[in-house]
Amino acid sequence: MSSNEVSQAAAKAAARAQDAVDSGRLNDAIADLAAFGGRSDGGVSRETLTPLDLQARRHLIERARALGCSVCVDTCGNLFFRRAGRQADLPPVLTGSHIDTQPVGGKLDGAYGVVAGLEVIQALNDAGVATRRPVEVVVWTNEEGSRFGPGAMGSSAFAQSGRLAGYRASRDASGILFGDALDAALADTPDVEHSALGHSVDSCVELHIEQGPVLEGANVPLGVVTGIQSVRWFNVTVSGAAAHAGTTPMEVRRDAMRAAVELAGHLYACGDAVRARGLRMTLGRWRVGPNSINTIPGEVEFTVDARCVDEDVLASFEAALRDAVAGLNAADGFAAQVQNLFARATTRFPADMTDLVERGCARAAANAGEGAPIRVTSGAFHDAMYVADLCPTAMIFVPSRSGISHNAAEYTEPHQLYLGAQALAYVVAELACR
Ligand code: HGY
Ligand code: MN
Ligand code: MN
Repeated sequence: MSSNEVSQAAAKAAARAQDAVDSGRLNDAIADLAAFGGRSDGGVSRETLTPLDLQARRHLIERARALGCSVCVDTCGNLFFRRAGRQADLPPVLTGSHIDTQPVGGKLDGAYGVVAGLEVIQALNDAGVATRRPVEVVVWTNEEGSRFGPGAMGSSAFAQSGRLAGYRASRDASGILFGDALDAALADTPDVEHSALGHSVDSCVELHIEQGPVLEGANVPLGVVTGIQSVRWFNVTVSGAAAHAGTTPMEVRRDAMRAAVELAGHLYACGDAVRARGLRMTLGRWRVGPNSINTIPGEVEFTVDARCVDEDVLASFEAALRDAVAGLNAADGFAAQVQNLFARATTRFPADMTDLVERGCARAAANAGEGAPIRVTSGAFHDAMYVADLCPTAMIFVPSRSGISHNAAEYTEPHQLYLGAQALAYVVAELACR
């Protein structure tokens, strides 16, 4: 076939796959997965490599096998569900996301992309589409980074296998090593083929909820993601002297909490000064030692999550943070340190991939009589940011109600979830049939 004939055939297969997506089946499968760690407030608590996460992985392995997929797991616990292509030796088209959640998360963050990936497999089967390339749905390990830091461990190790050694030494709040939790997860899949990190992939497209207010504000159901903003995580430790809350005069205290709170206030002021340039800063996790009501804190730790589309703004914020910490060290009786936990520069997806995503979204939206897709930058990071180092990569967004995520109230209309899966089916089928 000529290249023109190939692309016409690929576009036809893409349309057939898109039209074979089933809304009821998709939304039922989302609910089934959400049961693993489901909460009475409607949210999901399923942190990475916990027993609930392993049960959810097992559930997905069974579902993938029932769809005729082969399954393998790599040395970072990333699961791959593969649908064969006509040419088995070709690198696969990759889709999927993560299923680990925040300590209190929603049903959709990550999970939606994995479940929709399996729905695409089902749609390809139902439509009788024999793709040229294999199609793989991936479940990335530890995207959230809330139990073990940093985030996106599975995808970043897949992109650069040397990262895994350092990740294995990461500990959670109770002192458990990521390496031990990972080994337990791998031992839980004796029936799954184990593979090395980082097999080659042809291209990748990740479907995800927006987790912000833009699509809802524009009143459109689909977003073509052009890129992902930069992110930097830090851990700040402030040390003073623990002492008795009742007997210690205020003027002689070396109160680590007061110093940390003043430092935090300074960081908020630095953030506010560049808010118009898009800086977003969060001091999300605090640890106080000895954490007693009647002991003056001797040591306080807090995390900083800083993000911006403008790398220069992020760099100047980091410089201000480091200056403030140095100032504390110069203060009598205090010590402070700042540790980098995670840093990822801005990701931009290639035009040919975003154009393909736009075609897939536009067809789904038009068939549903909905508004055309718009282009958006992602405020959240995603595994796609690391896969983009390896192959042509893109993302598709659906709206989040009131822009809420990382919260039990996370919600997207079932019809919008359906349109997102339709768009994904189109893009995956087209890439796999080229
Ligand atoms: O933090 C993030 O951006 C992602 O949702 N884990
Ligand atoms: Mn996510
Ligand atoms: Mn998340």
